Amino acid sequence: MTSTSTSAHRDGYVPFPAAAAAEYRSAGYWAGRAIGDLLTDAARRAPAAPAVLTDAGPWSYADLDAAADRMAHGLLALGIAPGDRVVVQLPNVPEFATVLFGLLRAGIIPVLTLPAHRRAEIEHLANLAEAVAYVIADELGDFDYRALAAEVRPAVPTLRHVLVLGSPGEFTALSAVPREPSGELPAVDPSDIALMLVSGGTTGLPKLIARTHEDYAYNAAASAGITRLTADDVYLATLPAAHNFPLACPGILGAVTVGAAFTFLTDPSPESAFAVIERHRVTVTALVPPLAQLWTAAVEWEEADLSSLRLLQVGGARLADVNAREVTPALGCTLQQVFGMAEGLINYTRLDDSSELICTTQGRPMSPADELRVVDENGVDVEPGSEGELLTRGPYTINGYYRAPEHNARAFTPDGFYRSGDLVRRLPSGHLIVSGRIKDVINRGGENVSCDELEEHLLAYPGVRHAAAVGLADAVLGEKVGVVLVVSGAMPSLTEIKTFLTGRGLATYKLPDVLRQAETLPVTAVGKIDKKVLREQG
Ligand code: OOB
Repeated sequence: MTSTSTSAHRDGYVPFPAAAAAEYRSAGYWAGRAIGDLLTDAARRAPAAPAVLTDAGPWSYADLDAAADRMAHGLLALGIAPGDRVVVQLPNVPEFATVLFGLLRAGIIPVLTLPAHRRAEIEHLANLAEAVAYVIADELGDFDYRALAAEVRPAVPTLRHVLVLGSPGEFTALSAVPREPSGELPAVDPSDIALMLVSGGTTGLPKLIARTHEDYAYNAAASAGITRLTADDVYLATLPAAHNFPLACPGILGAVTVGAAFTFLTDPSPESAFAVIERHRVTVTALVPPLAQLWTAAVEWEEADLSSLRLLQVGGARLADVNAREVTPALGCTLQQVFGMAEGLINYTRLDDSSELICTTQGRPMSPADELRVVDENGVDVEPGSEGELLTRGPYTINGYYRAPEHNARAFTPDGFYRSGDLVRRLPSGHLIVSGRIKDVINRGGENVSCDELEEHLLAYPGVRHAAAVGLADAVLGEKVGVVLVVSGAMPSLTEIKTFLTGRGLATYKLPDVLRQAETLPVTAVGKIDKKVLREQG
């Protein structure tokens, strides 16, 4: 069945153990379809149904299906072979779907990088994957990706093609790639690597996460089930489409699985997002907490009809309970908290959970086959309800990072559980409360201060819009507690904050030593607050 001419792409890939794979297949989690086939199925079922909503009008499922086929044939005609890796760095535009499905159909492996990645990340990822091509847009905002490609190309010896959406400059126009289909596309083995995601890790260089067709198709289908996505839904990709959350939780791939329409947003500001929601009657979208806070506040001043929105998913970082409670009153839709990771495991609050569970937990595992352990620093399971590190394995969680054997020895247990680094508590219902990251703790003279806990208290202070706690180097204590606040109105003094936190019953050693105001907080490529940068800023 495997038709890839070489299997070099599997060097350094850590497969599912054979027994587990057999189990996931026989239990029906893995359906044996390649992701490219999901689009074929949707186009057969309802060819005229809208797939991608663009400014110029809708592309039907038949249109998208045909465009993906032409792209697949064109890519193969360039000499890119099944199993080859291609770095994709596109903004949230309709062509993202054509490129993604074109690559998947041809059995070529997209390495999905984010628009905010720059030379260090792209060079590293392209070399690690031995990429043969790099797909970019000409420019976005004031950034020229062709200039980035010109820097990257000489540093990546395997790179043969740079394909540019828009004006190509010295490179090849993406619009010149598609070819009319001539013959059959090569068969794609559903157990083979479909695509590579980039780890969201905040330490060291990003790692590659290889996901197979059958595991990722299951991720999308099960997510679509939990969010009750149907062909009547309109999904809006607000976060960068290359990220696991808008891509497959349920995201674009979930939409294709059920034949729903989807659309893209390049600017997630409330002004532009609300206009798109109104225009396309968007029903579901996904945000990171800082954006959710912004949208919730913006209903005060942005005039728009958001009545089509039925579900707002929020995840990627801890959504403070106070902010969670504001979502439904402000936006008039159900909130779903999503605690997921590119490595696999996704937890969702369910649509019919009590509002208490929805506002105070980060959900429970998507799949009955997800295995979770909550362990102490010695790897021993904690008492039910106690805090510990979350370990997991299951039908859509990787067994190792791609080409990273040394790191894998630490990041996975000998029996194949992924060590998430996340600190959680598990309720009797199975819902998890994320209480921090193993490393997102400030060690103040031997006392541990959880940044999440402190931030939650700070957000309760009137006028505080965003809060970040970081450990700052201190000659005496080792680390001291630094706090950065974004406020609307007057900035509180350090004394006022300390008095407030003491009033909320916080231990003295958790009180900030240093307080700083900022206009905005620095964010990572997907929009999470970037603690690394904050620490560097001091
Ligand atoms: C999502 O994926 P990544 O790979 O960018 O980041 C994963 C990490 C988790 O290990 C955890 O530390 C944090 O991000 N995280 C959360 C969270 N969701 C993710 N921490 C607290 N509360 C949450 N709700 O971020 C991701 C992937 C798929 C769906 C949603 C998010």
